[in-house]
Amino acid sequence: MATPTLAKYSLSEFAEDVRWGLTKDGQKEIHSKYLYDEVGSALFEVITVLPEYGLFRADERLLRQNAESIAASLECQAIVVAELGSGTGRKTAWLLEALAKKQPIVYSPIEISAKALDQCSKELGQLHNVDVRPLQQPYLDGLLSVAAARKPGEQLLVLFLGSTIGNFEWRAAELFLTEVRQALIPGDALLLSADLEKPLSQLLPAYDDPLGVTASFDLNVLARMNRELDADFDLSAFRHLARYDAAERRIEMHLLSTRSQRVTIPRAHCSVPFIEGETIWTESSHKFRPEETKEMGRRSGFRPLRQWLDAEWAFAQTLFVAE
Ligand code: AVJ
Repeated sequence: MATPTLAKYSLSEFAEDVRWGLTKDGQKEIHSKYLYDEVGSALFEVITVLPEYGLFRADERLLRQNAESIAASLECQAIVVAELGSGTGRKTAWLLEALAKKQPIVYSPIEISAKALDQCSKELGQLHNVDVRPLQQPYLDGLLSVAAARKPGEQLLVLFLGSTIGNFEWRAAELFLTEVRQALIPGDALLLSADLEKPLSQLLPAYDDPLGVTASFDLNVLARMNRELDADFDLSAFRHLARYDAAERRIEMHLLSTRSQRVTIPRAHCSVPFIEGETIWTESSHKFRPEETKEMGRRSGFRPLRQWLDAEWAFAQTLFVAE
């Protein structure tokens, strides 16, 4: 197994982003990628098995049920699979097994969490006919390295699962898919997962579970700033908030300051005042309509080949081919 290429998320970059996000005018924010340090990634693994978080299981069910159809749609002699944000790759095994039945494949998980990437490489590296080449890089950097290493005749299949596309603003999502498309050549493929609109009674508990795992996942970013940036956040003075913005069609996660307070973050060279009720916005999770995901792909240079919907949890997987 190859050693992963080094992380691009240096401490100073984290410090700079924190400083920018917490000292700018208006809504304070921290990018959701910072939720996934070692503790955050472990908590996210727990989220995936919570009964309220149906999203992960829907994705896994669709992969399991449609692995053979997806494999049958790709008609090349050699296949390289690049997964953007693989996590531990638990649900991806189904698809890799189906693909590797026909021929040996290369699998490149692209993931910023070193722990998750390590586990992913170990587990999926045991599959027959699968050569794992992990990349600890941001999505597009990783994808460009995979594309640069491709040999003539190899077809690239990009996996963007888990509805991570939902973390982008609407316009940014399309821009991102366009950038993915630019790293590809005609005939390459993209499998895109998207969580769909559903009743709030189902959606809200998925992002605010009664056990408090999602709250811990969210609050961990404050603990991470304490650990890595010497900050003095009092975690008991913040609480997790999940709300739905109907106009933007997204769940927003925030950390709400329950009192007025000032927090010092020495390694980000700042001190940040909070008024009571003020929030730090930590994540958005947009919810799609099935046709919308196809449209987004089309506008980004892909042709939708097939779309599958889960029977239990409103969720879509769409297979595209690069035009
Ligand atoms: C992994 C980004 C798809 O938005 O549903 C889960 C992350 N946040 N619970 C999502 C998450 C809170 C998840 N994604």
